[in-house]
Amino acid sequence: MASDHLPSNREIPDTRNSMCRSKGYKKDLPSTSVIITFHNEARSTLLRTVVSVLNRSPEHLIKEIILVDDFSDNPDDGLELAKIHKVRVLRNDKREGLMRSRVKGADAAVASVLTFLDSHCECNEKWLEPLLERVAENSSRIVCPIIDVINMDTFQYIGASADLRGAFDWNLIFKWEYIDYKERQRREKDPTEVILTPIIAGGLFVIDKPYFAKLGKYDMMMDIWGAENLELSFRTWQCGGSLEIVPCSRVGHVFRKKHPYTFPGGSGNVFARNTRRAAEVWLDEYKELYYQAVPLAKTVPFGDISERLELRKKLQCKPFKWYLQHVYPELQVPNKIFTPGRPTSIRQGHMCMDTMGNLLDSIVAMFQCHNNGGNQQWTYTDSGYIRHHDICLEVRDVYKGSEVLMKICDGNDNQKWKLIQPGGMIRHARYPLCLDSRYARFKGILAERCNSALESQRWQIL
Ligand code: UD2
Ligand code: MN
Repeated sequence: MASDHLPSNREIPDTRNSMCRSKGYKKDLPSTSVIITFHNEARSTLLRTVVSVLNRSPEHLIKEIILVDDFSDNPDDGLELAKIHKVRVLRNDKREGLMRSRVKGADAAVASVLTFLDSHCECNEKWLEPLLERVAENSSRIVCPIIDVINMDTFQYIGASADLRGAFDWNLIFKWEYIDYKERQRREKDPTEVILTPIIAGGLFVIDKPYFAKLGKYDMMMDIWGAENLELSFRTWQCGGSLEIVPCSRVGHVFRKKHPYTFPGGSGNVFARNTRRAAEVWLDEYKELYYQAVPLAKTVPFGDISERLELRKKLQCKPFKWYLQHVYPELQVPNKIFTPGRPTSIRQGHMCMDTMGNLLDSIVAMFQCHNNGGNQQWTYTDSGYIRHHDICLEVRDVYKGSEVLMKICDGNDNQKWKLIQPGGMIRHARYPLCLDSRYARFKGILAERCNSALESQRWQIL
């Protein structure tokens, strides 16, 4: 309603830093195809997106605007707009989601540079030139504007901070993050300088069309919404490209609190599936950190990823470890503890080491093996931790006794164990103490003086 009451060509504040206003851009920039996919977008908002592109871009730089109607309930939404000069409308005959819809638009595009926008944007003064210039200079750059905020209740246009970049935690959910002090200082000297970003928000960016194709477009088995930005970001960095935010380009976007459309399959499932596809292809052993942060994701099937793995091989992309070291060293990685290892049970015959549903700071005991993982699932990691989710077995106070407790994995040496073969003794890395089930019924599993003659110290990790 707020949008319907505003003209499609309304004035908005020029939110750029004043130094951007005096900046000139190259004369011979390439023209671009603007691609906007939409599903049940409000008509006035979609129209304002299109009008702002046409009104705030130099005529010769807009080759066309391709609207991909992702099977909206009313086909007229798109058809009405097709009457506008330069606008083409493609309609899906079933709901495809934004990834396949964008690829459809990209494949149909005639310009050599692609510009993606969401269907509820407003392009600001000279938004396009600085983006095109960066890509014309170097085709392996994916460049984004600063995304200003269009208030979802009032449609007021509000300038966003220029000190933000894209980021994420191990839950792999996109977030904004302030750039650090050093970077802020650099940008104070020249506020028109670009900001490299580990990940892009996903909706608004310019990319060279042949480069988009070479890089593998999008994962066509991702559905509806979510995680395609993560996947494109990892892929770009790991395969030799770069992602940047160009502060002299500003485009407004309506950030919404919830999806204003249906989500066939359920939003949680679809998002987890897409995210798993990104993690399984690009994260290497670090995907375990995602599963530790979002254990439920493991239960969501993610389909066949062989084509994407092949793409990664063909492009000779770098490992995720490289990305963490060079692109996003600020992301905390508890890597000492989380080196891989296969989830197993730790057993003696038909009895298994079991958390008994106890949590932090408790003992572990023995219970009849049920072979269902759960409380009996342990990972003996390559670096010697015995881990259950983010809990590690730790020896407490070796001088007083030999209690073994479940503690948060923090990499301290009391959490390290060595497997001694043959015999199957699990010896502490520093003390001559071995895991022993002798008193498990009363005191839990203890760390006792190692003695290979004791059955209670012989373990199988299976
Ligand atoms: C952000 C991105 C969005 C996308 C998403 C992750 C910005 C500003 N927005 O969420 O572009 O990268 O993260 O997936 O960076 N749409 C379809 N078919 C569908 C669902 C959506 O065409 O089945 C369209 C929708 O109409 C919109 C665009 O895709 O134009 C993005 O969807 P959104 O606006 O709901 O995503 P947003 O902004 O919350
Ligand atoms: Mn959006």
